[in-house]
Order: sequence, then structure tokens, then C-alpha cells
Amino acid sequence: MSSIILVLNGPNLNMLGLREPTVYGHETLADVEQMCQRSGQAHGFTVECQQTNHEGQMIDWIHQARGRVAGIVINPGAWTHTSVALHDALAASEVPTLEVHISNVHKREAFRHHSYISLIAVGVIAGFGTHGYKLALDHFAKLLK
Ligand code: CA2
Repeated sequence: MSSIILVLNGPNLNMLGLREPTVYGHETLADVEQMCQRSGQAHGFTVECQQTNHEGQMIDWIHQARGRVAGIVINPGAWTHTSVALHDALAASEVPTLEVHISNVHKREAFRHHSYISLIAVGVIAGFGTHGYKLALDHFAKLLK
């Protein structure tokens, strides 16, 4: 099996660190992606990072991951709560997927409590800030050994 882990970020996450620091912290998306690359190097696998504000683009990347990558770490942003299409793409990819949320979605508005992605995810990490991405990669490091 390949030793590539795909780290995917959905809509508005390109704004990380630039707005709403009380909810999402001060780190930028570039900081998060650099931290993920370093974590991959430490664990001996390749990390590929992508962010998009376009749902079709995200679905294309997920389709292309099938049979190519060993795992997906995804923060689907607001698509978490709305997108059956993203759920179906991840299910069809058959790639083990970890769902990450920077904030604790369960102590926020009710519309953030439901996730279409959790139905297919191996696990969910929420409320650990951007450290959640590292926790997800550490988990894949253990799974891939
Ligand atoms: O807590 C998370 O990581 C979320 O996935 C973030 C989404 C939100 O819709 C989910 O309910 C929970 C929002 C991402 C928007 O990120 C921003 C970051 C900085 C400034 C503005 C938006």
C-alpha cells in the first residue's frame, strides 16, 4: 500500500488565522499544512495537503485518492453538515478517513451537531484546535505500521 496521506480542507479554511481567532486560533492554513508535512516526515509517510472552496473540486480529489492513498484526513468545513455528495464520494473512495474539526462542534449551534461525514469516518477529532490534524496523522502512523 502507498504511504501517502491526503490532508483535505474545505470551504473558508483558507481564512484560518485571519479572522475569528477566538474560535479557530491564530495559526494560518499554511502553518497547519507545514505542521502536517513535518508530522509526515517524522512518521515516514508523504503528506499531500489541499484546500478548496469548491465542492466539485473536493469530490474530484477524493475520487482520485481511491487506490492511491493510504488515508484521508479531512476537515470538510460547513459541508460536514450539508453534503450527501461528499459523504458518497468518501464512501466510494474506500479510503480510511478521519474527520477533523478545529472547534468543538458539539458545543456550538445545533446545525453543527450533525455530520454526514461521521457516518463513513473511522473516527472524529473535534475541539483540539489545529492540533487535531496532528492527532489524526499520529493515528494513521499507528494504523499503517
Ligand atoms: O471546527 C471546524 O473545523 C469546522 O469544520 C469549521 C467550519 C465550520 O463550518 C464547521 O461547523 C466546523 C468553518 C470553517 C471556516 O473557517 C474559518 C476560519 C477563520 C475565519 C473564518 C472562517
